Amino acid sequence: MINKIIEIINSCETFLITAHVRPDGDAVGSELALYHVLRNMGKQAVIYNQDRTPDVYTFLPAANVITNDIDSVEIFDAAFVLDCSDIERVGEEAKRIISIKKIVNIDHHVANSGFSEISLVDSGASSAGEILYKIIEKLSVPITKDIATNLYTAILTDTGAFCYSNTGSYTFSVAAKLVEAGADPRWIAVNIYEIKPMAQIQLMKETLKTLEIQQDIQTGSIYVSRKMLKDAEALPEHTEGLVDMIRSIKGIEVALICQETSGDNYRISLRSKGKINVEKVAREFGGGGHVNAAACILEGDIKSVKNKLLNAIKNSWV
Ligand SMILES: [Mn+2]
Repeated sequence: MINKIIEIINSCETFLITAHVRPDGDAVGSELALYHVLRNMGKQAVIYNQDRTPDVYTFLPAANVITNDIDSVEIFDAAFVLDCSDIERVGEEAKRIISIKKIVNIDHHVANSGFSEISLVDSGASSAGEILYKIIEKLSVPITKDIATNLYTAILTDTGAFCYSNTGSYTFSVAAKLVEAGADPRWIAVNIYEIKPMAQIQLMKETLKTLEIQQDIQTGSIYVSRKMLKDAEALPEHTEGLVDMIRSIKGIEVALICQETSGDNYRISLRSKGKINVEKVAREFGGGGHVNAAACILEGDIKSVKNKLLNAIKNSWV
């Protein structure tokens, strides 16, 4: 399949690059790395995401080229859909994007739907960026500092800074090659982990007050309302990392955050230390992700939403 994808890269001229809604470091880093590769090969490329790039990733080389609108999809010879288990994950433009002649899917989610014939899916890979590296190293273009910085960021963020169980020796070998190619681990880490706006810390203070621990199922949960976001002058993206903090508590196996989005809608992020498969829990509610990190959307008042989740987690223990 790698050869088929390389043939598409070599033979096509105009590319659409896209990834999932609420883009994360893997989505943005992989998109930008591929963008630099294609441009360095003299090709045309457009990166489209439904949602804006979180501020934390705007330091990435060429992050400013990412657009949140597409006019016509007819101009594209091929589309790369990155870090998506299903075409619907790209958002409202899914129908138009899927009409592009050649669709290449590069992904590492457990429950990939196989929506594209041309796909490189490896649920054992740390990140879409790690899979993309395998393709890029076979192309006849050098891995520049800009490409390396973007791919390193994709891998760093999706492995929780090389802490998650998706981190293997291959992940480190790719990271090492990216550092050799110019990625600066300290500079990238500072840009990602050490530039939190004060609003994010304010929000953390408020949400930690909502922490509840269910000892019997070793689960910790927190809740973020729209009012909390507003009062802290924080953005929805500033809840990033909160759920990981809850997972880090001694004796906690599962962490969840319920984030109010609109009306009675909650976006749920789930984390596990490894004993519970939270991907299965999320899938029960129409979501998905990875064994130790998953997400879903639930409707209802906060009490019933939490109860449904805690019940599902309880059932996963037996
Ligand atoms: Mn990913």
